[in-house]
Amino acid sequence: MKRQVAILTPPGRSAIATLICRGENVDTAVSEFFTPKALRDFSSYRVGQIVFGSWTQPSGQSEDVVVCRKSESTVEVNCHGGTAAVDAIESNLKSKGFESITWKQWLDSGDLDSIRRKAAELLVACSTLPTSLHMLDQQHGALSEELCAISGLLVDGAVDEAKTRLHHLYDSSSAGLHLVKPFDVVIAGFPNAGKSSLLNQILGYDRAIVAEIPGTTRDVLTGLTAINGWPVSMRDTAGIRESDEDVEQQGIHKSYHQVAKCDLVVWVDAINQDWIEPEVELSDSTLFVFNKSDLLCESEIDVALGSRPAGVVTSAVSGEGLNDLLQQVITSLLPAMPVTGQPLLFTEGQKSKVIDWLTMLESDHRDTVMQQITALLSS
Ligand SMILES: Nc1nc2c(ncn2[C@@H]2O[C@H](COP(=O)(O)OP(=O)(O)O)[C@@H](O)[C@H]2O)c(=O)[nH]1
Ligand SMILES: [Mg+2]
Repeated sequence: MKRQVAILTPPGRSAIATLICRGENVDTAVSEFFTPKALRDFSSYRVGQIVFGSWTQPSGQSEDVVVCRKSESTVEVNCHGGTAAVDAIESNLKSKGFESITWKQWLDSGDLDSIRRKAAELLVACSTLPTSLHMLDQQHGALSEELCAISGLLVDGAVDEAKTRLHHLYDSSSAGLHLVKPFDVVIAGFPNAGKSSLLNQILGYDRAIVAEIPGTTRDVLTGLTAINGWPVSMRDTAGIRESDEDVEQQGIHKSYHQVAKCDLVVWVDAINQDWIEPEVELSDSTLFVFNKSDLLCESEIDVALGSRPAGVVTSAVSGEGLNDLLQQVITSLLPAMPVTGQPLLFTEGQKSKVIDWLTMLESDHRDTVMQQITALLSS
């Protein structure tokens, strides 16, 4: 077995860095530099046991490290996150015949199946704790195990149950695909309704220009945020209405375009004005927001709501209704919030495979589906 070492933490300074090495007689090689605090022989520790000690270089310089045998032939070394300690440990191991490889090469040559490997690779692209935890569940095998179970059902001839579970998996992609890619929310509405003001409130800083002259947001501004730990990209648009001005026309054209293709349209309307039906065709995934509630008293708001579709009442000035708005945005985007450990389809490729399998099962190609699942889990 080849001797290899990889640095698992990203380059640069951090509190802790992790290296991993494997190969023939890995214990012997590590023991040349590592002395456990308990002064026991390193090879006498069980797999999984965490051992504190010091790593001493040939120059005599010593470093506190935490070492763990991950398997009979794999050892993980955690050291100070500065580059000096990492470089020294890597070069000490290289002097013992360890080839230095990247973390991706490490993953590719490990024993994870292709789905778990992909999850491990994408984990670094998850930007929030909840999405990272869901991706980690997939790295730990949530999706692989579900596919294995579905394949087992097909072997047993329980095709209907297999189909039901594939349908559930398909549904999970609406959350799974957004573990990495933010949801795309477009804020649309007539000029001066308070779209840019609301966006600024949500993002917490003045990203969009707010002006008293209608039609100021000439271009699309995008801000990235997280709602309940899910990444959401919010796009402010030029107001939707006829305009003679060329520049504004261009901005308006962009908003029409965006209303058509996004995960959710938030249509902002000023509640102190008469209700006007949106001129653009809005999809089912439209959330209505009635802004500027601070300009009306409660009874006036009730009257104004009487002529409008259901929606959220907000004020970008007082902050009223903003939390409610965020909650409604996330429930519109994710009607079924995934739970811990749930299998999720997290790539477009996985989603289209599930669609293919469902089609194949309709036309009785059970064997092909089983073969494809097996291939995916064994690669
Ligand atoms: N009183 C009040 N004024 C608001 C509110 N939201 C926005 N405005 C004001 O309405 C004007 C237009 O706001 P802006 O965000 O630029 O609207 P947009 O054209 O839809 O982007 C600005 O003068 C804002 O200060 C609100 O909730 N209450
Ligand atoms: Mg604006």
